[in-house]
Amino acid sequence: MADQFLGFDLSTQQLKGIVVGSDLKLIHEAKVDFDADLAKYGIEKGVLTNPAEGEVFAPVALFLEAIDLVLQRLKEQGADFSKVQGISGAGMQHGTVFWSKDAEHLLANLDAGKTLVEQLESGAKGERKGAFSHPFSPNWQDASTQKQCEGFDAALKDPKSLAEATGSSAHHRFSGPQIQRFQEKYPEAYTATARISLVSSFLASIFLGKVAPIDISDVCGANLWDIKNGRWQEDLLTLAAGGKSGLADLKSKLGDVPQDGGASFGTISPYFTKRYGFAASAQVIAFTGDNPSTILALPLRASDAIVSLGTSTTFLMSTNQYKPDPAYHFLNHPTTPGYYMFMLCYKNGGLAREHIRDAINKAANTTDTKSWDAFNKTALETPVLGQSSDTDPMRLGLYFPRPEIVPNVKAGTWRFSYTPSSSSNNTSTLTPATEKTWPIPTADARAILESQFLSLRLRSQSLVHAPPGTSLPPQPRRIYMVGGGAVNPAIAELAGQILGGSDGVYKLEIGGNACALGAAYKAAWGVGRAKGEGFEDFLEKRWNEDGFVRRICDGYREGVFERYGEALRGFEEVEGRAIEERGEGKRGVEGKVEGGVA
Ligand code: XUL
Repeated sequence: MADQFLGFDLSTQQLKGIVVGSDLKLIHEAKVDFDADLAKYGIEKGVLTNPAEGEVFAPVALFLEAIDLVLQRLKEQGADFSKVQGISGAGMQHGTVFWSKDAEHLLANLDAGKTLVEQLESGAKGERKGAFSHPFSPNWQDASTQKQCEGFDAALKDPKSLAEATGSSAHHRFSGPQIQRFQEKYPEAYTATARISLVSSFLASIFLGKVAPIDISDVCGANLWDIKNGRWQEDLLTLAAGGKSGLADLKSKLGDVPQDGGASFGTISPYFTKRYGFAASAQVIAFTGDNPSTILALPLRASDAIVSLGTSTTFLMSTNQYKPDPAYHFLNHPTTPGYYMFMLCYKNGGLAREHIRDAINKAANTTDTKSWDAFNKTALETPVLGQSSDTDPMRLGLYFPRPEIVPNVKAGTWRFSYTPSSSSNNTSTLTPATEKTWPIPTADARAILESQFLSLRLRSQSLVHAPPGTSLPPQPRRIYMVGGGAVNPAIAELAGQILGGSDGVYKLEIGGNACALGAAYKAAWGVGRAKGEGFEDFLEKRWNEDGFVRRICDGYREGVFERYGEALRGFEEVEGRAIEERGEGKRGVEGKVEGGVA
């Protein structure tokens, strides 16, 4: 096959590299597992921590070693890099890398006979000039920036106005508050910093042989980018820089952000042509964040949604409506100007479901304690919202074994009986459930799935429309399931019943590689697009529906979808009660743990 494209996914626990052909089919894949392959860095689940300050970070040297290693592994598998015409990648969002004043020189003059880490890292004892002013990259799980977040939320008046300007209210993991804290905690290292990259643009820089621009979508994970005006938000830059006098300097550290997500930053660094046999003509196409890259793994239309079910839950949609809110995130779409990516990030997902599964297996004395069979059977046999008849109250619960960010509450479990208002009675009632109305754990199996999907429906309902040419109510067109939970048919079934999906619920066959695949597709588009050809059109032309996705079940079911619609108001009230009882004035540790699309 002639042209090939290389996509990377640099995430918390691994670096994955995949090669696809111009027909988008997977040819090679290899990965470096940080804990297994690079344990010498003393990491656990890919990171180092300083619990006293809530810090989570990763050694940049580890990333460098992983790059050489993953390329070596791809080669061992038979990858012929001389065929690669385009390279792109995805990085875990929000993380930053601080380059020294020597970085550009070192990047441009790499010796192909030596490894990256040998030449770019300053060494444990600082025995040589390194390319970094700080040896670590703060990780998205870091929660050390409470003080800075309060400043960010207040800087433009309140969290709502910050979300309006930057797509999100302040979050611990976002790069703006992280840069501010770095500048305050390590003033000398900050002064010695020539450039700041995100994880994605750091990776692009290595391949490019010079510091690469930050990507138009990934930049929105910083609380620093004025989305509507397409420029840095200077009040927020000033805050991060520690005052007006630092504004211009921080702006130059961050650099310009090109609008075109398909832009080529130039050809690959000679280091890679000499060391690994890449063609000198291979283009480096803008690298983006892991979540934006995931939506590029399929021709996601404006009304489609991706539900990523890992340890945590992520919900992604592409939309042309900009409706930011402190509860969720809006980012520029990674390829399509005028479009946005809507993102919900929950901490409680798989773990919460596993708690119920275990309780059900225990109650049933199931020998295989990890089996989902009893949980699934119970969930599917329980009637919608636990209502055996229309007049029964609805069962509505919340299951947060870990503190949650959507809504922002401490850990807890809530179970309520809800009767919506009706034509004969215009007041609704919400009362704590009793042993009689809510048998534990049986009723929990369905209730936890309903609770997780109702939360997604509640927060995405203003973004969906009635499917054109039908009399159906507003809902997504397709729901695509990715991540570990996507293989569970009962979960997919409930996703369809609650979220709808006029065209059905689908599973991405290559779900585990979605993020790296999205990057490889972006590389293919950046190199191969006709003038003015958008990413979705490019992908559609090469997309093999039968080979790449599988329809799991129907989405919309008449009557059931509407019943869940009636439950939404009650669900909001349940959340309100949880906030009253255990609302987290102070932020908990944010972001999702591991899994999902990370
Ligand atoms: C998103 C987020 C994570 C990281 C790592 O806001 O923090 O999803 O991108 O996966």
